[in-house]
Amino acid sequence: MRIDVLTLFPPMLDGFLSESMLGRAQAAKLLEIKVHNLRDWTKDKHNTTDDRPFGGGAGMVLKCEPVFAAIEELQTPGCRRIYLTPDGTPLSPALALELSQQQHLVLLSGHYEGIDQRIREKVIDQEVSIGDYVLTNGTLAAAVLIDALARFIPGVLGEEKSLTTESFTSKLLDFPQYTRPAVYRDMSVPEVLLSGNHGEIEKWRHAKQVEKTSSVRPDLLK
Ligand code: 6GU
Repeated sequence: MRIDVLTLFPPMLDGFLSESMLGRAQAAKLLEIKVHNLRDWTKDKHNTTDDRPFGGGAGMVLKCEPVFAAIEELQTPGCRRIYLTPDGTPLSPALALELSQQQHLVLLSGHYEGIDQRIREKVIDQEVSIGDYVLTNGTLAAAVLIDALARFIPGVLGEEKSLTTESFTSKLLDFPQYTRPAVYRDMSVPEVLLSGNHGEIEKWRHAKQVEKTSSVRPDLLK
């Protein structure tokens, strides 16, 4: 899978993409991610990427010219061109899974105030939001989207099994985990986990999942 990210702030992604699971996934050629500076597609001497909105109002609007030029250069037949914006479709596990099965994504990171509507209509296939809050720009949102979908690419997570038993794929939040020592500062690990009785452990874990979900996310139980 290949992902091209278009942003005004490439350094925001550098450390993020080279660390941990995503760094390893790229080293293992499971995933190829290229980050591009939108400014590289400007033609004027001030490298202008935005301008004042027609009709007035506060803030600046991302211009058509550099975005059309960038996307037309990066796109491939059948690729999915996604604009990250708070007014897009909410990111869900189902959407992350679907996007993980694409060959090629082009991600356009949003701008503070907005982008020219003609970009959305002509060179964007899908608009995605990562939640009901507003970020100063879409670059972090692009990072979140990449991380969420990378987990679904076979081989990216160490153990395939961890995918299916984790939060949200099962619609239940996770059970509590413990590791050694069995007693730390007078706090003991629940007895059942030390019992070696796998049936009882499964039952306990499921009960804890239901308990946690009903207290934190009752909406998931409906
Ligand atoms: Cl995709 N972009 C921005 N700027 N803010 C957001 C978002 C995206 N998703 C939630 N908030």
